[in-house]
Amino acid sequence: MAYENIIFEVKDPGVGLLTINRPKALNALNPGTLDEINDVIDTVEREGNVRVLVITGAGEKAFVAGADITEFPKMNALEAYLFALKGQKLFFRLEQLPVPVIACVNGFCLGGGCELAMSCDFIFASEKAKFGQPEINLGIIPGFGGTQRLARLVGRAKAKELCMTGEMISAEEARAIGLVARVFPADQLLEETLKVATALAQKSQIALRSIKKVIDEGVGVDLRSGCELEANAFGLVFTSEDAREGVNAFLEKRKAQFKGG
Ligand code: CO8
Repeated sequence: MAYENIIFEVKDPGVGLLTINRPKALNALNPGTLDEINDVIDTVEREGNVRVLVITGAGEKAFVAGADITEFPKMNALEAYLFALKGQKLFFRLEQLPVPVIACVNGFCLGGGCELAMSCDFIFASEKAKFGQPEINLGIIPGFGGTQRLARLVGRAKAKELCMTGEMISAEEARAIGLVARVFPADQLLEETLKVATALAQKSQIALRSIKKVIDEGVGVDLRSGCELEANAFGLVFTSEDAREGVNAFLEKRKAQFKGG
C-alpha cells in the first residue's frame, strides 16, 4: 500500500518508525490516515521484523491535533458513530500489538491524538508538547476511547476535569499526573526515544510481550486473579531460550544475546 498520510520505515535492530505526515493539518486523523495506520499494524503482525514500534508526528508543531474536524460537517449520526468505532477498533489493535509501542509526542496531542497516544504502551514527550481532550469546545465528546483510557490512566476526577474543561496541559503536568512517562528537550526527543526503542528491541521479545499482556489484562481484574495471570506467564517465560540465555549470560558475566525463542 502506498501511503499518502503517513511515513513508515524500519530501522535496525527492528525499530519501526511510523510518522503521521499531514503537518499542514497538524497531523489530524482523517479516515485515510486511520486506514494507513491499520495497514502498518497488518505489516507488523505479518512480517515479524518490527520488535518495537514508535509513533510520532511530522513537523515541529504537532503530534496529532485530533480527528480531522473538516470531515465532521459531512457526517450524519450513523457515520459519526461508525467513524468513532473505526478509530476505537484501530486503537484496540494497536494496544494489543505483541510488541512495545511508544508514542513520541513532539507537539500538540489533542483529542484523537491524545487517544492515539494513550493506546501506546507509554508516552515520551517534548517539553513543548501540549495534551488535552478539547472536544467539549466543539460541542462533542471524545470518541476514540478518550473518556475510558484517560480515566484509567489518571483517575476519574482528573479525566473529568480535562474532558469537561477542554483545557490543555503541559508535558510536565502530563508527566506529573501519570499520562507521560518521560519529558525531553524538543531537539532530543526523537533521538532519546529511538535509543530506548533500540534498547527494547535487544531485550527478550517473549518477556516483553508477556509483560505487556499481563499488565494490560491484569488491570481489569482483581489483584489475586492478576497475580495468577502473572504466575502462569512467569512459568512460560521461565522456560524460554531467552530466559536460559539471560541467566547464563549473567552467571558467565557477559552481555546476553536474546534471539526471541
Ligand atoms: N482537524 C483538521 N484540521 C486541523 C485540526 C484538526 N483537528 N487542528 C488543526 N487543524 C488545521 C487548522 O485548521 C489549520 O489549517 P489552515 O492552515 O488550513 O487554516 C492548521 O491545522 C494549523 O492550525 P491553526 O492555524 O489552528 O494553528 P494554531 O497554532 O493557531 O492552533 C491548535 C493550534 C490549538 C491545535 C488548533 O489548531 C486547534 O484547536 N485545533 C483543533 C484541536 C481539536 O479540537 N482537536 C479535537 C478534534 S475532535 C476529536 O479529535 C474527536 C476524536 C473522536 C472522533 C470521533 C468520530 C466523529
